[in-house]
Amino acid sequence: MTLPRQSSGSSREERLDLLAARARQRLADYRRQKPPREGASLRAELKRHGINRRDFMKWSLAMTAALALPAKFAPLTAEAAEVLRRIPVVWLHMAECTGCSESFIRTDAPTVDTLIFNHISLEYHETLMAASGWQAEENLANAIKNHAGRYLLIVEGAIPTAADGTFLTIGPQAHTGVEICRKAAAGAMAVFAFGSCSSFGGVQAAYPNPTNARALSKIISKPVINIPGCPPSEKNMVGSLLHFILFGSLPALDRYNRPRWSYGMRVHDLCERRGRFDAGEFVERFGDEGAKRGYCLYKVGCKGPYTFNNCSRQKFNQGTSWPIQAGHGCMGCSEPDFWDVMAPLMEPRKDRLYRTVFGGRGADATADKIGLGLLTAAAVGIGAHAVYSVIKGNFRNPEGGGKDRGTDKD
Ligand code: FSX
Ligand code: SF4
Ligand code: F3S
Repeated sequence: MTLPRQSSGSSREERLDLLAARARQRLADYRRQKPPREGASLRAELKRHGINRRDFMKWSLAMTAALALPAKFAPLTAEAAEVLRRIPVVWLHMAECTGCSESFIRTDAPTVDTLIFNHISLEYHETLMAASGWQAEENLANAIKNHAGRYLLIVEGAIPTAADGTFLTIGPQAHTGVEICRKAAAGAMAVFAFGSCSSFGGVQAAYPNPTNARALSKIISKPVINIPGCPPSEKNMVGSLLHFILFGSLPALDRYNRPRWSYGMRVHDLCERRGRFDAGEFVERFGDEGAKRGYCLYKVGCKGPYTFNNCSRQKFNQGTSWPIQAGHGCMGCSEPDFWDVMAPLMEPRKDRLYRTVFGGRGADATADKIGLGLLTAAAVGIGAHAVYSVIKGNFRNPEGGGKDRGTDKD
């Protein structure tokens, strides 16, 4: 979070106070707005699911800390969650598996984050709404017209662009995904790409990408906040929405437009098996003794050293687990082009070169040298390149065609 400059002599504390005052003003403005739909308050909804005020305040403290804000912002975070339903949301589905929505819809014991999602004023969401056909199309057109300039746009899925976008048509008038995204983005207050497909193209854009599927940011001109992951964590989405409500600005982003608060560290740096890596204790084959003991999964393909995400903190399935806890290496699902650049998924990278968010310095944190120092390149089957030579833009698809690079800005 960039703190506002009051005057050259103002202290950090004063600037934080100014920031809080601005957030309070924004929240007061939102409170005066009528929600697009009538309904119970978030507090009532939480209570109905057995989540009391204390649990909610604990949640807001944790979310405030995750957003890298001081604890005194926690009441404001809680209030931002409460006013969220006053802001209309248009949620589009492009070419994807819908796993991004499903990952938080399919829950038998909803968390505060999933309940916030239930509670937002979804003006349009193909998976959740009852309407279909002409009715659905009309709902979308009405939402875009009636809430022009005031709605949040969330997009899941990549957008096929080959053959004038006709690989993806939606609704009775067969509008292309490109047309729908552009129209919806034009009147949006802020635009979020939810999932690796809309952030970077995802599996649809993997080589040879016959539909020339592209990231949302490649087909619209507005800034897009990317919340990648296949699927992403709902907490990363909720936090990004709350940040926007509180401050009306984009959070600090990395070079792939991912919020730094959630994608600022590598999976490797936050991994519970990191001590095993540093000690040179590796799973050699799935199911071996090392696997039973929870050793590091690097040799069976873990891409945690190259991947920026907070999965070990946020977890999935109601916060119960995440891939490495479940015994499988990270596939790098929140990185651009991961289906291509992280493959083969069950093997280490060996000497294949790679680019990351640090533009060549992604996997060479000092602690890595400890782990690598204990390995011989031959024993592990990797060269120093695997970890140190992280060179941007070096991936080439075998035939050089049909490849889109998502938000790669090189
Ligand atoms: Fe992609 Fe999401 Fe992976 Fe699936 O909507 S990020 S394929 S979990 O569904 O877009
Ligand atoms: Fe964890 Fe993978 Fe890093 Fe091993 S290589 S410490 S399993 S992130
Ligand atoms: Fe994806 Fe790796 Fe997390 S595969 S879910 S970024 S552990």
